[in-house]
Amino acid sequence: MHSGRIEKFYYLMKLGREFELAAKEQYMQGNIAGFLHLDIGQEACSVGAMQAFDKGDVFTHYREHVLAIARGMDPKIVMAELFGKVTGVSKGKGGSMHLFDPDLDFYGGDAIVAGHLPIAVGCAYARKIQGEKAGVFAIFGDGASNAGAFFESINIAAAWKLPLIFFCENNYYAIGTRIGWVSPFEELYHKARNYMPAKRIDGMDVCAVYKAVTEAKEYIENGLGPYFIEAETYRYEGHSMSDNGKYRSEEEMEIFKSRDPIENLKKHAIAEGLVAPEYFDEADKKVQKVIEEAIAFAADSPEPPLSELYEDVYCKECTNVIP
Ligand SMILES: Cc1ncc(C[n+]2csc(CCOP(=O)(O)OP(=O)(O)O)c2C)c(N)n1
Ligand SMILES: [Mg+2]
Repeated sequence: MHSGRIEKFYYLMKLGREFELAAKEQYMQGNIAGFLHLDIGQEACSVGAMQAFDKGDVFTHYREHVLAIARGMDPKIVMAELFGKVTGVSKGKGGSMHLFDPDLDFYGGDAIVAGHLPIAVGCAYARKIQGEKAGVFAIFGDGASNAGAFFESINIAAAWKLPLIFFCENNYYAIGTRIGWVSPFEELYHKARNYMPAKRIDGMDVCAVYKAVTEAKEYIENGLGPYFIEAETYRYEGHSMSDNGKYRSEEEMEIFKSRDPIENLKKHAIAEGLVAPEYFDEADKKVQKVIEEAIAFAADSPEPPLSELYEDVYCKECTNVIP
């Protein structure tokens, strides 16, 4: 892995981590309302995947801020969206769970567990019949892998050889439910391996994620059908701001924290002489500045006007879909 790429991984993961910490603080101050699902601990998945999957459509569940930023969404418009401001990426009407930007092919944020998977399948089908090279990436949690929509999606994607990467973030918990209580096994790639190539990777290692998604992307772009990646990861926070996560033991938490994706990348890069130690201080300072600017931008932006209430309810351009 060359040093420029490692620097980028570090910068984006650190930006994601600090963004989430800032969002948590803003939530506690009452500046963000509604649901807020933090990605702290899982940054390697979002960053490694989006750096590898640089072309094609992205579908995601609600734990999505870092994914959106890693895709190239400006942290300012992400923070403004969390604040419910008109300058937010979804004009302040989506909030944390609905970061949607067609210019980035980012069809983000589905609040229904596994609800976005059939939509990703439909999009992959469209890509295939339109003869486009780039495919589709869909990210979801371990809990989603128990849903009917998940099994229907892997089935039809495999039967029709659709260009779709299924990326499962196995953080072992669906809110407070341990995956092993509701699944016959905790290694979830077994669920897909009769349908498509399926592998389990270290989701705390950004380089491993990048490598796996790069391989998967090449596979789907060659018209060979879908590909399944299970990334083992862990969220340090509760499921959302209304959950303290206390159903998990301190020991378990410590094991995963010792595998922290950001600290370990930095340690490894310095030890191997890949990146100069000074880079990290500079990157941290730059991140702080970006976050401060994002908060100021969100705080200073106006709320959507009342006239926006009935806008964007139906898609005006879509009337030609029904003959
Ligand atoms: C169909 C459906 N059932 C239940 C819920 C409530 N719910 C929201 S998030 C969640 C847990 C999902 O966990 P997982 O798929 O592992 O993703 P994670 O939150 O760990 O990233 C549940 C049960 C929902 N939103 N949609
Ligand atoms: Mg989970």
